Amino acid sequence: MFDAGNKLFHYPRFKLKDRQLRPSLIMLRMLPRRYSRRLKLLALSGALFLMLLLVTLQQGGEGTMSPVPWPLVLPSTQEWVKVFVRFAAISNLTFQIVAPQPPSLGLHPTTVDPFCPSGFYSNVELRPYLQRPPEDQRSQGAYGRAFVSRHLSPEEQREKNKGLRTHCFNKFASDRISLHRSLGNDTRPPECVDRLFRRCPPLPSTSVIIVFHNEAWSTLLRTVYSVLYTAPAVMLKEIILVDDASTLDDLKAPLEHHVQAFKMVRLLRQQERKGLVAARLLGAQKAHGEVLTFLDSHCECFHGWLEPLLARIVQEPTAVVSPDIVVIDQNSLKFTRPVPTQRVHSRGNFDWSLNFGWETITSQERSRLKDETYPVRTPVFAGGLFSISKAFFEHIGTYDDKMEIWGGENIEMSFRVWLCGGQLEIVPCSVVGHIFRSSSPHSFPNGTDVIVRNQVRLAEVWMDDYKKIFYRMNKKAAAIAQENAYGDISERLRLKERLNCKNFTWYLNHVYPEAYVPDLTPALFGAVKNMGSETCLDVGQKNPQKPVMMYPCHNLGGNQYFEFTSQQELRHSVVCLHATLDSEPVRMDPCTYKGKGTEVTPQQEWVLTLILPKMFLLKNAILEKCLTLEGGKVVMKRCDLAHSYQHWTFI
Ligand SMILES: [Mn+2]
Repeated sequence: MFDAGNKLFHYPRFKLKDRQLRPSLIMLRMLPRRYSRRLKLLALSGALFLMLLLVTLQQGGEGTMSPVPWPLVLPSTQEWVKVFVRFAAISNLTFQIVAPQPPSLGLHPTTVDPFCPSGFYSNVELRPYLQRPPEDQRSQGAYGRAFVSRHLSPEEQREKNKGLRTHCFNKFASDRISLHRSLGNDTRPPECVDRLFRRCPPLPSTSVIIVFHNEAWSTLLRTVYSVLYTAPAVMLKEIILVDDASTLDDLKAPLEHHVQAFKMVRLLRQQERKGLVAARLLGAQKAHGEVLTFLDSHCECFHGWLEPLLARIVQEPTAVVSPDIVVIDQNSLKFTRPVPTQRVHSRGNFDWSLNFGWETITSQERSRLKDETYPVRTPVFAGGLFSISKAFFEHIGTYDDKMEIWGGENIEMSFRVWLCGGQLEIVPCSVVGHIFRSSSPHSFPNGTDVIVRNQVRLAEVWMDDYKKIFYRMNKKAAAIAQENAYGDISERLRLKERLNCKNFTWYLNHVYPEAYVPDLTPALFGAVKNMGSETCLDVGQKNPQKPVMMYPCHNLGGNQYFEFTSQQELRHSVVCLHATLDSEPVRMDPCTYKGKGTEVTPQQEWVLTLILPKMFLLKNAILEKCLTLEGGKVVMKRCDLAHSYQHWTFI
């Protein structure tokens, strides 16, 4: 009598409507022909009753499901389970009608749920989508090793130079390393290597989205193969390549032909160069996975990188998780393999020019991590490589789609995720390599002002009054803000309100309490001009413990921006003017004052003596000497009121 019900399990997947009808049809067929029309009528009304009951149960069933905390996405297989469970219940009810009850899950400990098995995924279950072909260990770059340079012919040298010029990394080397190279043994800490992942709830499926613009063929394809060789087939829904209007010939038809071999890989094109944000949004929109995993187009994934990211999202659906990003050397393509005993972690931060940077995690954060399987919280993320639940990505407002080309979108998303109910984390057990280039090979169609414009958008939406600190440091940004030339942000402000996001003070107090927050209204700030030379103090490229330099005043803020703080420092972001002895040049050193509980070192403490309106001697408190420009160098000398090369003004 349970045949009809049991058969359901053997049917191929058919539409829901069919499934609802099927039991009653089967029962009709089971009636011997000799029975009268009356019986058929009875059976029919019985069937009708059953269908009604089914509808009632299905409606009631929604309410009796244990509430799933939003935004945990249920895999589609689980939806099937629910349908089957309901059918089984109805088969029973046909013969013994009792009050409908919620499914008694867990009442019989001996029952094994085939759709949510206990235990952990086996290695076989986590098999990657493709098996990496055996590697010739003598080949260039094998096992993630460096490309070994030998003497190059003039022609090879030309090719190498061209690669460096157009791609800003050693394409010549990359082209000579296998697209399929392995990265050697799994050298992650043992707790990462040995970690098991529960089968239930299952790890979600993910779409890997890779945006590229004129990426070198070999790095792009190595990224794709690297995913295919490492991502478990059961979780890898697809790889979506989004071409942001590349112009290189091999990225056109040849790329299409190459990836056609893999049903797994889809190639989307943006006809017009719109930038990273638009391309990622296109990829996300077309993605079918429950989780979106974004990668850059010059990455290589290490053993077991994907599972810990997905597992963390199962555990905490509002977590936006990045792998530990390691360096693939831009010259030798050497992959920096993790070291099993290494326990130093970096996290992302920002300065008040809204530049992204790395710092070592605080001891407090370190003590939170029992071992490497724990996620590291990060105030800001680099934004190139990360996984996020697709539902949460949409809930939290995807990206600011009015940001152009590139720049600032990672800081925007960082602030938004933290302020609106999510969290940003780095998962140490997940290791992905990335080619960090020292300069960008890409053109900015409308100049680099788009970055500043993007930054102004994020400052206007998320930073409240703190945006003024940024504007003080970046005059271009101040002008864009002043002229309202940053586009319409009303949609983003509505999002902020709808999600009930917290304010920026909360972010600074709770997410990044270690941040140095400049005075909102410092007494003196701007460029520091020497009256003798009429040039300005300049910190140069960010490189602490470097002599401070003198450059023509450019009036843009940036590297010439200084603040005289309430602690009497002459500060540029996190570096301070640091007085030195004798004829040693005065340098920029990391500021010793970092908020409560820290002190200004006397060498960073300055006394300003007004000598004329707006004109000062800058005297160091401990050395009792004055900042002097001498022979093109900034040094400390005996103070002399009449010495114009000791006269400074803020402009
Ligand atoms: Mn990159």
